[in-house]
Amino acid sequence: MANHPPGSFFQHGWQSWNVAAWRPPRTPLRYPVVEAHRLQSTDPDHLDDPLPGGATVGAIVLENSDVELLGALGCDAWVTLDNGSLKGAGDCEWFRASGDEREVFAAYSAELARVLGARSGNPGRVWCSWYSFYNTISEQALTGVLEGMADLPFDVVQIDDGWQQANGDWEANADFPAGMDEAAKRIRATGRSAGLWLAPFIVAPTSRLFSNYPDMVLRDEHNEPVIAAYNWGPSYTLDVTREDARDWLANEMARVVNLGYDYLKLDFLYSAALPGCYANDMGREAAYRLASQVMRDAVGEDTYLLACGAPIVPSVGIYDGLRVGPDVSETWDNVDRTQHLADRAGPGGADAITTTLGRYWLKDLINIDPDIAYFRSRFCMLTGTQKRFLADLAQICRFKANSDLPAWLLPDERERLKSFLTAEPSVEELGSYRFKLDDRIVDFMPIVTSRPW
Ligand code: 9PG
Repeated sequence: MANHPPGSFFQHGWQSWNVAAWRPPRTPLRYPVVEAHRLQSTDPDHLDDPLPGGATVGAIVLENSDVELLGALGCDAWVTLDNGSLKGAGDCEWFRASGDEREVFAAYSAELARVLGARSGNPGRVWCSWYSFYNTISEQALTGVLEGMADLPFDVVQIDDGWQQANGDWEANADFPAGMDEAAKRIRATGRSAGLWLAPFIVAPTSRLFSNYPDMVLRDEHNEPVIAAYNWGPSYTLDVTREDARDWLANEMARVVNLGYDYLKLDFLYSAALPGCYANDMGREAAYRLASQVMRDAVGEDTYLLACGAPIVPSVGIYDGLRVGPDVSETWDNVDRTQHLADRAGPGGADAITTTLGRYWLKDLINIDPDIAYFRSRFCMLTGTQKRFLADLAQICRFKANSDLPAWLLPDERERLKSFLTAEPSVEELGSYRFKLDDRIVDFMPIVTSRPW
């Protein structure tokens, strides 16, 4: 049985931030108009496809309300909905099944575990610097957070984007004058693990990496560097099919682990699988998976690797955790962006929840990261109910993270954060988007069905 009308299509976006959700029948696909948004909406090779489609897996609701699923058991595969039937493109083994929605997704997940491997293990409770400091994180700010945290039971303190000299030059900038090894030491002195953000494949045009090794970046057919992201200004990406690029990656990963970090949030990972003229043709996702394995081998089994902005199925078996939705934010829904600019990969609570639940079936393969929960009212426009939905989702995913500056929290907000971190509620899945948390029913259906198509 499915909760969606016959003809509905489960569209599985390419990387973490891309929509993964059931689409009502016969709604036309909409992709963003702004180039920077288009680049991060799905696999760029499929933006102009005439048919609805998704990365690796797709599903439809049949007339009898059964769900039919078609999923690849490998990399570089795409599923389209063609005249009511699912068609797979990709040179790998395929899995096809129909029946109860949760059962067919569980059966597919079990097959993926067999072929790609599954990882378990939990990162513990994470404090992440992004959703309060954004790129203004500094040594001084970090010290303030560690002091303010006191007895809040966080297991990991993770420094996000803003510490590096440039993407590619993974050294402390002037905001961390004592260096990243010292920052790790200060975190560890509080009894917590140190975490660090990197975008390992991204190469800033201004970086020493690019001036020293211009040949390591991915190029297009005019031999121009492929643009992989726009948010720091146009940025390039490594051609990970080159051995020298992979050697460089292995070296950098081993180096940051030696600085004292054992939780790495590796971001903008889709950039290793963008269309371009690769040195070696092996399939873009296969190249991503190879580079990911090289990083895993370099850091060892004990380093927690969280993949973000990452192709989904190709990350399974290598990373410990995977962001499965777009960023949350201090707003629930940025309507200008989601509706008027048709960008569903940007930050916002409602889309983060929707897509995370669309990927809940991955939970036995990898830790699914729904992004952080908010407890502050300062600098936050979410209502109490919206904040509670995010906190409940974190419990359901068993991935608890927060970014609030302790100094911003009112006494009752700090208490709520503390009980969120301490609680370990039982979780029962009652149906799609409906859960029982201890004795309380949490129903996300109204959120999911309110999203615009
Ligand atoms: C750091 C952030 C955080 C966040 C990640 C990721 O294109 N963009 O403008 C864009 C900006 C930020 C972003 C994704 C895209 O978020 O998901 O948690 O680590 O990077 O820069």
